[in-house]
Amino acid sequence: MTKKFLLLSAMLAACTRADEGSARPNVQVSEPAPDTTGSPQQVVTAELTNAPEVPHRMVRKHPARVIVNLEIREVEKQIAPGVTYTLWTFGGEVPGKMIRVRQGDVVELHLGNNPSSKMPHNIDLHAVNGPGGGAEGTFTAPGKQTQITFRATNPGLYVYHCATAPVPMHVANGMYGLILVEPPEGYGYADREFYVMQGELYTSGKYHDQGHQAFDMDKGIDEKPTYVVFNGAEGSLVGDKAIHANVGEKIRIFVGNGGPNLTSSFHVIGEIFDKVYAEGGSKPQENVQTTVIPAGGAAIVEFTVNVPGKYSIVDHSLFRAFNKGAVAQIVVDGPPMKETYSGKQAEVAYTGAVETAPVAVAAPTGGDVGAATYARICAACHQPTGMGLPGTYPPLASSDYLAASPPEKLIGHVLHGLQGPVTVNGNTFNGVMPPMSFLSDAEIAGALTFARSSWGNKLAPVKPDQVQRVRTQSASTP
Ligand code: HEC
Ligand SMILES: [Cu+2]
Repeated sequence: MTKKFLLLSAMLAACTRADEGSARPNVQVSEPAPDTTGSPQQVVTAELTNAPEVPHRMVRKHPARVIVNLEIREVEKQIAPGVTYTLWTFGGEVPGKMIRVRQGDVVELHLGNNPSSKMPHNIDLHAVNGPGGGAEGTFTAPGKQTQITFRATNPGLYVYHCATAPVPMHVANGMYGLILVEPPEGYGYADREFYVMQGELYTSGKYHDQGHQAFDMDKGIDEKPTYVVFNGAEGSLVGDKAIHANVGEKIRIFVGNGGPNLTSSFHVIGEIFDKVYAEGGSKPQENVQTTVIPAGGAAIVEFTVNVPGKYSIVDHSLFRAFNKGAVAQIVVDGPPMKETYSGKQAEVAYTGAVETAPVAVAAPTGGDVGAATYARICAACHQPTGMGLPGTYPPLASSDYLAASPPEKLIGHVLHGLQGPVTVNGNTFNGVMPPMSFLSDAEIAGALTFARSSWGNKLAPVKPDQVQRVRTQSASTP
């Protein structure tokens, strides 16, 4: 490593001389290469953090012996509103604790498996040069602790995961996390750093089926996850739990993809990444809209937030964002920045080609399923105010159609969609409402109940079992 670095320095220096005047990295040949191989004098215990927190930056000039104490725990957690699952974790949360060391550090890893665990586990760190990335050396039965030591030779952002059979099941159950091996020069100043990791969940029930869910091996084999989430659960970084920043701040996110199957198309709606260390490697790409993060891979993304408002982090394979949970939020506070983005400047009547209204980004989910479903699904067309859009989407607020239709008919509209002319409050609409049978009984009942009791409407609530009856009736009618 040192030799390579010196050679590179010499080459760059040679270029500078040959090409006087042009902008070149200012490399001084006389300065000694940073120490990444020396034998450590100092012993430190690693600061480990739960996502989205990131351990503090290292300021050491020399390698140290870094003690990492990780504990595996099998815990029952909520993965979506009303849905629980037994997650297998490195440190009690998904993703596992983030580890931050300096290139050249000698890492002494102690892996404990809590006595309450039912399974043996181990750890394969992609930052390790050695068979199995540490897996063989760390096979740990419940109530045992194992130890390995490795040198963090290569800088970068690396995934770690369990590699105990059946490996993909252990990973799908949440056994993944990130280890950052920081180069001696670091990644430069950032106002805020966050730890975000994508992963899939394969549950026995459907998306949002309530109650405790078991792991579904067949869905895993077919690569058809029920949930695709950031930081272990749907909504883990949404609403009250959103990431916060101020206008003008530089944000750095250490992003990982635990998989176990899908490649992420990582994107922040309304932002451009100024820099991406693609695949967690050393040379940043600049001005990137969406970065690909393979399963078992990572990326460091950096951007400066200039305009206040809400930004959604998504997997741009968008059904995952809208129908499987892959949404997180950044809330940026500060004064408006009209030069960078004006906001809506006009809305006038238009009689040209009819365009479909853009679907709004998923809104935060609250405690109430109905309000949350309305905000996430219905508001895109019927508007948060329930007023609809004249000529395009009928209003639900004070709708005589809503008031006059039996609940079964309305449930049918949501399950199977609605098209053809409908008259609401004397205005005729002839649009298409798509079928939304992917929503659960509770979500459909909740959204209708919300609409029937908001904006001055005073209609009776709709019950999930009414939805269930309409669903089964229509399934049995040919
Ligand atoms: C993609 C746009 C879209 C979404 C999303 C949508 N609707 Fe609609 N909705 C429409 C359109 C368009 C019509 C009128 C259809 C027609 O002209 O036949 C309609 C009609 C209706 C009506 C009957 C007319 C009225 O105003 O009373 C109800 C009730 C209704 N929608 C409820 C819902 C509920 C509840 C949701 C969420 C679960 C929802 N819609 C989601 C577009 C949408
Ligand atoms: Cu495991």
